[in-house]
Amino acid sequence: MDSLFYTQNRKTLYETLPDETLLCVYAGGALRKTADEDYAVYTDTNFLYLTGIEQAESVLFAVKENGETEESLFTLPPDMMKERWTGKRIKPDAATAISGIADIRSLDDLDDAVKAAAQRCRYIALDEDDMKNNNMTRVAFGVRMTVLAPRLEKYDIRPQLRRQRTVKAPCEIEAMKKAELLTTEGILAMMRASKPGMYEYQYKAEWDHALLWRGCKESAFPSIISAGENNFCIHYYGYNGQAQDGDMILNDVGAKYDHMHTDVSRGWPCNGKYSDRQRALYECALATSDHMFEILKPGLPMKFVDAEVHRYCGQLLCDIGLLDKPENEKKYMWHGGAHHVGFDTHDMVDATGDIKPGWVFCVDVGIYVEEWGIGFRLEDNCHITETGCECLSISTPRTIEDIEAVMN
Ligand SMILES: [Mn+2]
Repeated sequence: MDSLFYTQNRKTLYETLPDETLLCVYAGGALRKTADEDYAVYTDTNFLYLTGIEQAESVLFAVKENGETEESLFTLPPDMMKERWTGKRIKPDAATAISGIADIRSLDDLDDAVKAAAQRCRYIALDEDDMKNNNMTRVAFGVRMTVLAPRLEKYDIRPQLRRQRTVKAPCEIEAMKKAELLTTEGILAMMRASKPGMYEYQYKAEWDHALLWRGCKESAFPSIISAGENNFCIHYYGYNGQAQDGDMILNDVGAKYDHMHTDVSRGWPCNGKYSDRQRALYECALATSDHMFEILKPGLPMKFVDAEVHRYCGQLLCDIGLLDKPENEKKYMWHGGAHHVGFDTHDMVDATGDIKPGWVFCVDVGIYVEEWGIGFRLEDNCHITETGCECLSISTPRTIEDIEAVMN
């Protein structure tokens, strides 16, 4: 992503801030895992959206006065001994090139800068994470800032960031399209290797290998890959099961590229040939998904997407004689039919109101029939355009014909 993208994201945010505001947005820090080992640092996606910088402990710092905003980025200072063990720290030139922020400073000077700005400001703008199980390093940062600037009134930038992140820029769509191609390669690798007797961890090995080989070092989210009965656990991460002849394989996976996530699910028979019941259910899901991609366009209420997935598929499940009434569809459809995707897999957005151009969300049709031992979902990524929508994950085989062709 070009630095202009991040510069524009900050500019839009700054315009919404009241005068006399000090803004501090934190990248996140390492959490202890065990002994002297830390968990990998996962950069806060709001910080990433505003800067593009992936360097633990960094802070975006800005002061708005008289309509003008002055911004700086505070990063870890050079430390030869620490860098020898844990890798190079980002240098000012590189930080500027990525983020478009000209003024790069040392984190050693952050506390003094916050205290000085607090003398001239009325508000302190922070990203107030509303998740219950918030990362403790972020909680500690928020506490530290309010201790340094106790007189300032808190101003939460999260509602504005939600609004901004709902509409994707063209460069975000381009990055997602590249990520989708990686996702396709990973799913194709699993389909090609598939055979009865294969273990779930072996399917996962195919997925991981396909991504790593292409330079995608991290999936967008923990991969869900399961076989047979394990498909009835919606967020299953066991990877221990073995596919028996006649079982369906379920994948719910995503690659990422340039910080953009994808989230794609397919269900296929491990032996490469859909049984009559598998075919009947898969065709209900596919027809529902096709219907959604035909009708989705700007102006429809977002809550319509989930309702229509359930209404339409419920009718089809009646038509094949599985359900008595369409409105009982929840017996077999266990989860919602849509969520936004972007810098996060379950993206941080404000999706109240009507669908707009630039929105990207999953269309997710899940069918789980325990009495038949068949469960799967068909999930694609929908980009809303000016007049309709496009399926970003169209390169991943989705018809029975195409999937069976790949597998045989
Ligand atoms: Mn998914």
